[in-house]
Formats: sequence, structure tokens, C-alpha cells
Amino acid sequence: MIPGEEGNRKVLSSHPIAGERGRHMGTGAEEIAVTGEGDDGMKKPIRVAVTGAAGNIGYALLWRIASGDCFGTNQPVILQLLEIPPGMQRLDGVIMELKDSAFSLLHGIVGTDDPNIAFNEADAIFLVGSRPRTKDMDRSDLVAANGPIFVGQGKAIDAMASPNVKVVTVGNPCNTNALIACANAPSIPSRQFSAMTRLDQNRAVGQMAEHAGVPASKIHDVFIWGNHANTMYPDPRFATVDGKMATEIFDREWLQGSFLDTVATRGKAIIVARGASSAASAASAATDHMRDWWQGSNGRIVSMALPSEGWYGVPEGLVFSFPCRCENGDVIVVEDLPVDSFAQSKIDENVAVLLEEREAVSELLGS
Ligand code: NAX
Repeated sequence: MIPGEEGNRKVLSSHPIAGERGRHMGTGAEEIAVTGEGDDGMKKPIRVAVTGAAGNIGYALLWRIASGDCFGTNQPVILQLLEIPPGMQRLDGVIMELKDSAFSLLHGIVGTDDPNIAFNEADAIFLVGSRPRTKDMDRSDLVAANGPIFVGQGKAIDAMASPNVKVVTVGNPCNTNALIACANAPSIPSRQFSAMTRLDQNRAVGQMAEHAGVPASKIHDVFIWGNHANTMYPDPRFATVDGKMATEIFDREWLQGSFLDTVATRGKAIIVARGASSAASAASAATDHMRDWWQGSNGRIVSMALPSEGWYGVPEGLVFSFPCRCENGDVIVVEDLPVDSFAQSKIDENVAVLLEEREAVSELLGS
């Protein structure tokens, strides 16, 4: 490790990757060689930025990315890890452990507290870092505490990232944080920003699998509408359980009662049981989200919160979870699903909450 200083910012440096052509990042952070697709079928390395990298989710997520679970087993990665100054020592330890894991796909690591270095030429970005909610905070306090982080990070993404970057926001309140980052990155198309509701979808899959006594792989096409908050709606109407409609297998009372409640309040239940918020399952969901976006969802419906283009009557720009399919690196919202009165009432409830959150951060959304 070669500790370094970049202005007032700290850069932890990286281990270099093998290759013939060296290319400097232009930041003083490191020397990285970038290779093209080789005889071994390996692709050119991509740059993957993760914020809050020394936190609990980061500790699980980085290993999934470096092992190939997210971008594929023939896709080398250069990890560009962002922390705030108090997290830099922990990040140093995380980087040591990543090196000690000897991943063959890991072609470089940068640890920094400067977003411009972390997002430099990034192809994929996981915005995980944010201030956690404490006991005395309500949701509006959380929005106010975290909003400004995503102004600066949005600007840095705009200035530094690859024009084709894919961004997933995990840090809460993730829908509104994604809205702020997107608004502050005007040169990047809004379709390249998203927020994560995949954990909520995976929780819904887990509940259905357990209730039906089948493995999770037998559950398809249950998805989430709305906000990553307890107003979300896990929609079971198009889901299948081992090829049969979920609405024929489960009764309506369970689907609109304890199934919905369990999924919507699972985060809190985990905090109560574990004494800490979901971390491994959140990292797994972030991996699933980006993997499907990057590699395709194989025709399956998946949940992604995206800046609305007016789909299902959701006001333009609100970052709202929709049913999506991923193909060739694009997300396509499934636009033709019928909406019954119960689903519409849940969509309306989520729109109302997200409009309030947007109003609360209106000063952070630029012009
Ligand atoms: P931790 O508190 O363990 O880690 C957060 C890390 O972010 C810390 O190391 C901190 O130093 C760093 N950080 C804070 N501000 C930063 C900034 N401006 N730039 C870079 N890094 C910064 O939290 P963890 O358990 O990892 O959770 C991270 C976020 O995910 C939280 O906001 C949490 O609420 C959210 N979650 C989102 C979920 C979702 O489904 N969308 C589910 C899990 C989780 O609750």
C-alpha cells in the first residue's frame, strides 16, 4: 500500500494490474494498465465505484463484485471506493482484506475520500454511503441529512463518470437520493440512474417461497411499486409459483395482509432481531439489481426504481419502483400491466409520499 495525499484528500492507492499499456487516472491516485479482450476471453476491465465502502453493506457487496457475481466471470473490475475521512482507516482495512482474497478478476483498487477520484471514468456506481437513521430522526430528518451528499456526488458523477455509467442508489432514502443525484448530473440521461427496491422484491420472493414450501427459484415476476419505505406495494398479481399463478395458490387475505405487511416492515424486523440493519441481503440485492441491468433479466420482471417518464401516471421525474425487464444493458418498463383498484390506491399512496419528499429537497434539485 502506498498511502498518498491528493490536495487535502486522502488516497489509499491500489495494487496495479498486469498489462502492457499503462494509463494514468490523472488524479495521482494510481497507475492502472487497461487491457483489451485477451485470448483467454477476458474482457477489458471496467471501473466500479462504491460509496460507503467501509460500511456494513460495502463489506458484503465488494466481495460479490470482485468474485464476478455481478458483472460476469469474464469481466475484470477496478474498484474505486469512496469513504468520508472518518471511514478511511476502516477502508484501509477493507482494501487489505480484498487484496488478501486474491480475486483473479480484481485488477485494481482505489480508496479515496474524493468523489471526483472515486467516480473517475466509472462504468457502474453503487451509491451506498449515507447517514444512517438514528432513533431521534423521522423520515424528513433523514431526507434533510442525506440530501446534500447526493448533490455533491451527482455533480462529481456528471463531471467524471463514463457517459454510459449505470448508477444504483442504495443509501436511504434511496428513491429521493437518486432523484437528487440525477438532477445534479444533467449530462447523464436520467435512465442511467436508479434506486434499489430489489431487496423488497427478494423479501417478497422469500415469503412466497416459504409459504408455498418451494425454493425461491420457483417464484417469478413478483415486483415492487413505489418507494423503498413501508408504503411500498409488493404486487403478487402476475407472480407465478412453480408455473401457477400466485393468486391461485395464496388467498387474498394473506396477499393483502400478512404477506404485504411482512415485506413492508422487514427492514425494521431485522433491526430488532439483529441489532443492525440488513447488510448481507442488501448487498445481495444490489448485486442482483446491477447484474440484471448489466447482463439482462432473461425475460423476468424485476423491480427497479427509475425517474418516471410518466409511466402508470406517476409524475415525471419521481424515482418510483416499476416492473421492468432488462435487455442489452437497457431497462424497459413493462407498461401494459392492468392496475386494479387496490394496486392503484397503493401507487397513489407512494406517489403522495414521494411528492412530499421531492418538495422537501426542492432546493437541492438545481434549476
Ligand atoms: P453503515 O453505516 O454501516 O455504512 C455507511 C458507510 O457510508 C459508512 O462507512 C460511512 O462512513 C459512509 N458514508 C457516510 N457518508 C458518506 C459519504 N458522503 N460518502 C461516502 N461514504 C459515506 O451503513 P450500511 O448498513 O452499509 O447501509 C448503508 C445505507 O444503505 C444506509 O443509508 C441504509 O439505510 C441503506 N439501506 C438501503 C436498503 C435498500 O433496500 N435500499 C436496505 C439496507 C439499508 O438499510
